[in-house]
Amino acid sequence: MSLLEELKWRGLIYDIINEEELEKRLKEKPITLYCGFDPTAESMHIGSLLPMVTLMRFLKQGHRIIILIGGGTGLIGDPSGKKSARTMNEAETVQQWAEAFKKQFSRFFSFDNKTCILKNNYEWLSQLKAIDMWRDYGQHFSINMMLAKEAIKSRLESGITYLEFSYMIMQSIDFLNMYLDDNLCCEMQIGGQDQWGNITAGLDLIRKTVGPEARVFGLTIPLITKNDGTKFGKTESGTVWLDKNITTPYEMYQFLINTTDDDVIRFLKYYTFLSKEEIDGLEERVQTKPHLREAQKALAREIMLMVHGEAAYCQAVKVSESLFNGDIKNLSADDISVGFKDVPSITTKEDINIVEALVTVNAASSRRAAREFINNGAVSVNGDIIKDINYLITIDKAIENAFTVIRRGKKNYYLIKHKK
Ligand code: 545
Repeated sequence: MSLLEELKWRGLIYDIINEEELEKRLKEKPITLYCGFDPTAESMHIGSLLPMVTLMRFLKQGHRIIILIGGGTGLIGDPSGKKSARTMNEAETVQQWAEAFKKQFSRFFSFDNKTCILKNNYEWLSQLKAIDMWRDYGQHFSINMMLAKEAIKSRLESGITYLEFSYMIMQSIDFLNMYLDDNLCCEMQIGGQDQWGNITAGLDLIRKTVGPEARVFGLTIPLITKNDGTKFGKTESGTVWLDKNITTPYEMYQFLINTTDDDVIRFLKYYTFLSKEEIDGLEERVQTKPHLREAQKALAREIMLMVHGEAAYCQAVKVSESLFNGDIKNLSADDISVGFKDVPSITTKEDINIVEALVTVNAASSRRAAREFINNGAVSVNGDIIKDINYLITIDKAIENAFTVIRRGKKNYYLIKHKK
């Protein structure tokens, strides 16, 4: 399979400019391509990972990639796919987020400045002068063409400012600049399907500036949808971020492992480097042995190793399995703080009676109900069933003198945090 054939098989091509020519060009010699990311939040999310993985596929085939941080464009705000104007972020904030993005990219790529390059468009966009800008670039942009682009057209009724309207010019300047830069010679841009208008605007600008013979390419990848129509990359508690301080590795693992059978093969093709044979095998086992959830496990494993590394992945698996089986005894205090981030909890300095505790954490609606749960053997503390309604929860019985885990029934967990 050629790279393009592989991308097609993986479902990664939504739209492409000049496919035949690109197929030819990729066979000649390594191509340089880029994808841009605007610092619009303190972290990237699991959706931003897809273009990164796509860049890695080119890199692995010997091509050259540029990751462009939109330190300049982030000050403007891309209207693509947005129903209303974004909030304007402070320049200082955008700069901080750009730094945070840089750190995150460095986890996935080793920038050697030869085949893997990191750039920030603030470098050139901040140097633009108004009159030059209108003369050099403005003359090549037809308002009619701009109005016809989806990102603008869809906003004509609700309204769009000149700031946002001019965004595509900035992105086009990036492409042209990196095309003309002798050290970069960037010939191709990729992005999500919402970026089509911006990418084609850049291709037009290059052809108008350099001449129609310029051999440049664009490719968009699909925005991920789920079969049930809900948004990919969201859990009950919100977006799945790549920063472990916002979305813990355990939460990301839970998100991935809960992928439905309907979606999992598509996501394996998008996100992992597993071969066609491996994925075909997993697809068959989703059909024949869905209860084993092998495909979900593979998806979670591949993405977790890429984003959070081996140790965090192993911990997430261990915590998940222990919680599922109720064997709390295996868990360290650290495992517990990971696995129980969102369970109902109380913090106490005092010893506390089990009946009292069940009522306080809302595991039981009354003392009577609590006693009944205990008598029925439905309550366990740190993995041991407790049948004594006078049982006292104390700090010295707590796991590493920090946590007591209460479980009621099969699935309900509560946490007592002990304070010294
Ligand atoms: C800027 C200058 C360029 C080329 C591209 C850009 C950025 C582009 C854009 N891209 C999106 C983005 O979102 C913020 C992500 C961080 C949380 O706005 N104008 O920066 C997304 N992009 C990845 C994909 C995308 C796109 O980073 O292209 O389609 C999402 O999948 O929305 O010269």
